[in-house]
Order: sequence, then C-alpha cells, then structure tokens
Amino acid sequence: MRLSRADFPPGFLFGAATSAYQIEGHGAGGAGRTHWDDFAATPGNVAGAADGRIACDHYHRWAADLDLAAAANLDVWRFSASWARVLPEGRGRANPEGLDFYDRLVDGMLARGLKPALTLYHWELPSALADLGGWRNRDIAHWFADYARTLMARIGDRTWSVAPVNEPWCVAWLSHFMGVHAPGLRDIRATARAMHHVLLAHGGAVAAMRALGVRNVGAVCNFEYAAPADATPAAAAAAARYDAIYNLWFLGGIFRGEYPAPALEGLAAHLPEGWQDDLPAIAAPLDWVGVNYYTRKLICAADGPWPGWAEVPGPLEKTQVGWEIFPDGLYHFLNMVHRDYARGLPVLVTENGLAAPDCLSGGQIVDAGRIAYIEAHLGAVRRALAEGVPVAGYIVWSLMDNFEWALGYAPRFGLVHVDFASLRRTPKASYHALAQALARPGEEGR
Ligand code: IFM
Repeated sequence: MRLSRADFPPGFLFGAATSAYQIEGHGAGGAGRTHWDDFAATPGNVAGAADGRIACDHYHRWAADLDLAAAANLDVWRFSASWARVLPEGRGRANPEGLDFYDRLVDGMLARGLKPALTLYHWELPSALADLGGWRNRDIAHWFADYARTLMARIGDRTWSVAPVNEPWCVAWLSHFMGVHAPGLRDIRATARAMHHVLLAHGGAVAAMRALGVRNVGAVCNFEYAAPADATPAAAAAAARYDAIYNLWFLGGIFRGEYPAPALEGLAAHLPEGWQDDLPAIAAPLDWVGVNYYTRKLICAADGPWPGWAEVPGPLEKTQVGWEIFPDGLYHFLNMVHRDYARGLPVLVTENGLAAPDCLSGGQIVDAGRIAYIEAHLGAVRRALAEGVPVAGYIVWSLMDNFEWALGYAPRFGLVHVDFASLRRTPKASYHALAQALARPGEEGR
C-alpha cells in the first residue's frame, strides 16, 4: 500500500467494521428469531437459500477475530449488537447470555487496545416486533429506546462510540420500497412510515443514551453519488430525487429537523399524521457523523409513478456486486456532510470496501483490487482533510467475509477470507498490506 499511517494527522483512526447478523451465527446463544430469519426462510429471497444461523460463528470465535484486528494494527472495531440476542422478543425479558456476550466482547476489545464502536441496530429486527408492524409502527421508537437502555446500561460505560441505526436508507427504502431486504415489502405507505419512524427511533435512542450518560453518540448513514445519466432536465430532476431520498432525507432529519422537498413530493401524502412535531426529537445534537460510501449511480427519468427514475449501467470499473468504483464520490460526501450538515463535528468514514470473488490459491489470497480500492478512497479522504474537513477516521468494510444479506455468501468484502465450510480464517494480501501501512515504528502488531 502506497499510503501509511504517517500520511494522516496524528490521532486519525483506522478500523474494520462488522455486524451482528452477518458474522455472529444467530442460531447460538439464545437469540430470538428475527425478520431476517423469516425473510431468508422464504424461497427466492436470498441467493443460495443462505441464512445467518452460523455465518462466521463469531459468537464462539470472537477472541481469535479480535486478535486478527489487533494484529492488523487497527485502532477501532466497529460492530453491532443484535436486538433479538439482547431481548429475544424485542421487549420484556432480556437474554442474560446475550448481554454476557456483548460484555465479554467489549472487554475483549479493550484488552487488545481496540476502541469499541457500537451500532445498536444493523437490520435484524426481532420477529415479534415485525409481527406488530415493525418499522411501520410508531411504537417502535419506544421499543428501540428500551432496547438501547437495556444494552447500554450493561456496556455503555465501556463503548468508545455508539450509533443507533446503521444505514437508515436500507432499513426504510431498500426494505419497504424496493423489497430487497427484510421485510421485503414494496409499498410506498409502509416506506414513508419506515423513513420517518427509523429517524424517530434514532432520536429516542439518542435521548435514552444521553440520560444514561453514554458518551460519543453519533449517526451512520449510507451515501450514493447520484449523477444524471444524460444531459436532459428530466434526468437532472430524477437524479435530484434520488439524491434527496438516498442521501438528504436522513441528514436533513438528523441535522436540520427537516426533510428535503424533492422527497416530500412523493412521500408527504403517506407520512403519519403530525410527523412535523417529531422533528425536534429527531434532530437531537450529536457528537459525530459516520459516512458509509461505496459507489455512484447514473440515474435517468422513467415513466410510471413517483419517483420516476431508472438506473443506467455506468462505464467505470465495477466490483463483484456490480458497483462502479468512484472515489470522488467519497470526497464529495465528506465535504458536503461537513459543510451543509454536521458543521464542524468529526466525520468518520464508517464503511468503505470492495467485494471480490477472492479464493485461496496456494494458501494465499491476492486481492490487489481491494488494496487499490482502499488506497484510492484513502486518497479521497486525504483530499478532504487537506481542505479542512475534520475527518477523524477510516473504517474498512469488512474485517472478514460474511453473510452479504440477499446476496448470500458469494460476495466477499473481507480483509480476511472465511472458508464457510470449515470457518477457517485466512488473512488476504489486503490485510497484510494494511497491517504494514498502520504499523507504528517499532511495533509489529498488538
Ligand atoms: O454488508 C453491508 C453492510 O451490512 C452495510 N453496508 C454495506 C455492506 C456491503 O453491502
């Protein structure tokens, strides 16, 4: 890798990210059923009929996994807790085994010099709450705040940072409008409600955690650079709608207490009555903001009901999951988030990474594409830093190959290869390159 820790300001943090359902193995440890278990049990929803029952078996192998992160000289371990592991029915009775697990995990990070960067919700809603309407039900804000209190009363004294929800766009739009993720709905009214309730739940959890004295509370949103596919005004308007729904809705709610007009055009009629009154609670002050960034989309206008857009395949090099590689997009969002929304708060790149069909050959995995991808995106971070954007860290998605949701286990995002038959971990070339780039003089890894 051409860049190293020395190319970044003192104190700049490097990390790797994971999430509960994607690595833990949901079948172990008394976790309750989730809507991802239900979604995966429905034929045709997940490639290879895969699910998260075993995943990477991190539930049992967490210590060795944390050792890998420490040996790569990483500073931060970004992870999530599973709501249903903590509260199997989503509310009421807690699962002591689940709380013990996260307690051990956080202590394990601290013992290895890794900062625990927690997300409360990375998509596995307890089925019992899905039965009650899930993100369509306004009560989810109370259920979520109770979950936040239960978990953080146990581990909130030791987490380094916490974000309530990972990628609210995926929770709401991808899952209720596009039907690609659980609960697999394609319904605009459900979408509008989920778009609002996910932010109301964010605000409620922030308040609950502040009341407990939890430190360093932020938000993590995902971003896609939306470029008009052609020079027509219609394509420009379609791209603006895409940008408003994907990128600006969540930032607008969280940082300004307002929703962008091009998104309200189609969603206002379906929002719950009195939604405006919730905006002050949604816009509770934060300590940092996380940017998850992977790609851009070319958008043209399309016939049919609102939002009236279509995606056009772009000409740039693509990853295993067909995403164009466009590091300028990261530069754009770091600037935009800082300038227009977070205004001086630390900005963390909380996810960025590449999927490739990595395979073992002679005991090695040569993932040169991933090294180049990380280098290019770190270059974008450096450009933003040079212009005064307070970027505080860069976190790779992901430490290890894992359950890539509806795409099953084929797309490999890890710095570490996982053989899903034996569950053996093998660090890839990118892992070794990063470990070397992040080594502090005289330090060979912790
Ligand atoms: O695997 C996901 C993760 O759960 C959330 N952000 C994007 C990653 C790659 O698709």
